[in-house]
Amino acid sequence: MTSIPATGGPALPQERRLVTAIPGPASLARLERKKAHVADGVGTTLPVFVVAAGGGVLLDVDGNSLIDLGSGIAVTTVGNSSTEVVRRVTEQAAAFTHTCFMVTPYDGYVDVCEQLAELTPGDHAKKSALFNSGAEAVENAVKIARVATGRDAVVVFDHAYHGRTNLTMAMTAKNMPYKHGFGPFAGEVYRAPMSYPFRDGLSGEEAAARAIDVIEKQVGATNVACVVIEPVLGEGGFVVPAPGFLPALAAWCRTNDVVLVADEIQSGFCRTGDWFACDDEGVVPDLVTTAKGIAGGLPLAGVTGRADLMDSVHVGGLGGTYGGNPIACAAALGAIEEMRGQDLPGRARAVGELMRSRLEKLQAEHPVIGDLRGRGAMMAIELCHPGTLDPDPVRTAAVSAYCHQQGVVTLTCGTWGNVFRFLPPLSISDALLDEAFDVVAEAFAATA
Ligand code: PLZ
Repeated sequence: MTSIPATGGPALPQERRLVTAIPGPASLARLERKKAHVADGVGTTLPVFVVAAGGGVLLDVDGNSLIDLGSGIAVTTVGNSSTEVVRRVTEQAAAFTHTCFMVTPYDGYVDVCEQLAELTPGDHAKKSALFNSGAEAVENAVKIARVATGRDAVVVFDHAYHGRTNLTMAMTAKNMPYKHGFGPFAGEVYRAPMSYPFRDGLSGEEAAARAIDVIEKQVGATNVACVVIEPVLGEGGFVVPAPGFLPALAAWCRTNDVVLVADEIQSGFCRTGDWFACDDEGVVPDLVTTAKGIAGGLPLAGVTGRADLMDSVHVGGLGGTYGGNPIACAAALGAIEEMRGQDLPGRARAVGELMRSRLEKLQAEHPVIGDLRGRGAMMAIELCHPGTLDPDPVRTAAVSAYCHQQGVVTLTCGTWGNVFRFLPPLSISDALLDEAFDVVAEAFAATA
């Protein structure tokens, strides 16, 4: 079974069009092949096989056109097959595909590091190192913090998600499906309570004091190499910490010579309406991890931060065969050019306003929606049994399944699986977004 050649990108008709059930017969046939050849451990949220994508739609093998509210988990921020990404990737692939930057270097890698220094929070001297995946970036941020401080302990938070490698599994909070049976996990990882305004009702200062108390009493400030935090939680439920939480934590880190690592892998690169989520409160982390949105769909990740910290590692101590692959770097330079040229932080704010107004209306009509939160084009609703904080993952799954059947790609998240998250590509039109939220509204009505 070979895939049907199709052209994606912004020129793809921007419409929701259902010509079969979802998934259709051609996708179902391919699903059988997947079952035969792909490990069951690799799941799929919505098993329609894609042949093209762009703007705000995914086209499947049956000819269905689905509206994308997931961006391949916050990756295709500039859209799928965006013009500049395609152009630069094509040119780069024709020039050369790989040399290994550790063997013979090339400009693209250095260009991306220069862009990262410019775009990440703070105007201090910065340097970067590039990797393939978010988890790898997080691992390397920890390596750098440990060398720089001579300390071992890593502090992470409740509901955190940092990856699926051994160290990052230890840093990730949720057991199923990420950690179950995969231990033993890396040591010297400690978990502090996160600010979760909907559930704890604490101010940012109070929540920070609670977290700092746990760190000081259970770990000891002088043992801590780094505090690693997602400034807006991703997989853990799009929780936005109460204002003041991140600044207080940053101040504590500074006082105690602890490296503050902002994991901006999901929240970074325009998603929240700023270049990075930390910008909202002017927090300047020592190190920032990036991936996902950075390269328009190609695998690239980075650690960027204070030059003195980055340079504390011995020559040869950081790297990997493919880290900063030339094609991935070309894609990143194309994606960043589009983000700048089209003011995608501004577009994320506009998308956020549209989504918020639709979701506020929905919340007023459906008491199962306990919380509406998020920033920019990173928005979520948390479903609880009305009037309580008891999670309702069953309703969440039902609403999501309805959206899928109606041709809208939606994602859930959260420790209890009861959070509906919305992270459309920023290349989506307002009309398509409106239509997607009509479907979400229908889904709530139909599953009431
Ligand atoms: N840090 C904040 O969101 C990846 C994971 C999907 P990788 N999130 C999506 C899944 O089920 O595997 C993520 C993240 C934050 C780190 C990561 C890890 O990034 O590129 O998936 O390794």
